[in-house]
Amino acid sequence: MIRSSSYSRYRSTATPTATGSVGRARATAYHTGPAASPTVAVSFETNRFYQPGLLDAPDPWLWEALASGAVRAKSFSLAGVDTSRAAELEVFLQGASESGQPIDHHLTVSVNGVLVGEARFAAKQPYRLSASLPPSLLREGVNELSLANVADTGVTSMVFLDRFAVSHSQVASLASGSFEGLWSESGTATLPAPVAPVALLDLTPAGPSGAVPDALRWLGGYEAAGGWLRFRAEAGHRYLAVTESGLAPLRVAAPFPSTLRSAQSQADYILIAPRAFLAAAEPLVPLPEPATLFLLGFGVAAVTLASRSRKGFRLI
Ligand SMILES: [Ca+2]
Repeated sequence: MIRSSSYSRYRSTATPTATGSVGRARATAYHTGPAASPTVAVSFETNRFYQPGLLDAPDPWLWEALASGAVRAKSFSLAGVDTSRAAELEVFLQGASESGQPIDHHLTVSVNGVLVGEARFAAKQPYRLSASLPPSLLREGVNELSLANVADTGVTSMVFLDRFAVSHSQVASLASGSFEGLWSESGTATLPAPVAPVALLDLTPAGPSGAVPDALRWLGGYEAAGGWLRFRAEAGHRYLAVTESGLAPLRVAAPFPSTLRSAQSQADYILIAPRAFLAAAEPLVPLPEPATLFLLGFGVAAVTLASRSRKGFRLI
């Protein structure tokens, strides 16, 4: 699955979960006008190819290669799209060839079969393409982004797709148990809420850098009655509302015995990672020497010993 993989910039905001204290519902009089629809930004990225030669690239881990004449399509899924409003698309490209000419690369970008933008740039440089998507172009559910390297620059072109992001108006609803959104205008935010929320949080980072991680605030001054949630939304702030069904279930588990201090736990390599990464770690152990990999994993099966020899990789 592409959405929200192991990258940190420009995260998906879909389907958050929350735990914590209970907010107090109380009637509040609102004298401001309604706020515009909330918007969400969803980022899509897969880090498939590592390009060590692109030393100045913002990210040397890239998704898809487009040589001259190549066409690549990526499906992506959206939920809760307000199709009556325009949306924004950002495509992050990375040039990988250089001829010395003013223009090396010419790419077209289409969404659901409609041309939405073009990029012309040179050399082994990053390029960010921004495009406005008209109303009704995005669909609820599966959509498709298509890139084409037009090959009309007179030189050989190689371009990588790094990632792309879609910002769209969101149909606000607490029907699934939680809703997270950013309101671009101040006013009264109104969400259909079949049941009263148990928590309303302002997730907006504080401080000029916008990077204060512990800045979320629990909000109590909201109105939850008659199947609706209303609260004062400030422009540019991101809010998370959660009902009982949106809370992560509690999980109780007995501690498992650890062999970390055992003298028998000896290995040539130590890797700290989820156990599911074990197979991916196998190539890290060099052959021909038989070696033992000591994997400190997260989760229930926390410690795993594995050895690699000419006969293959096996758990101990
Ligand atoms: Ca990347």
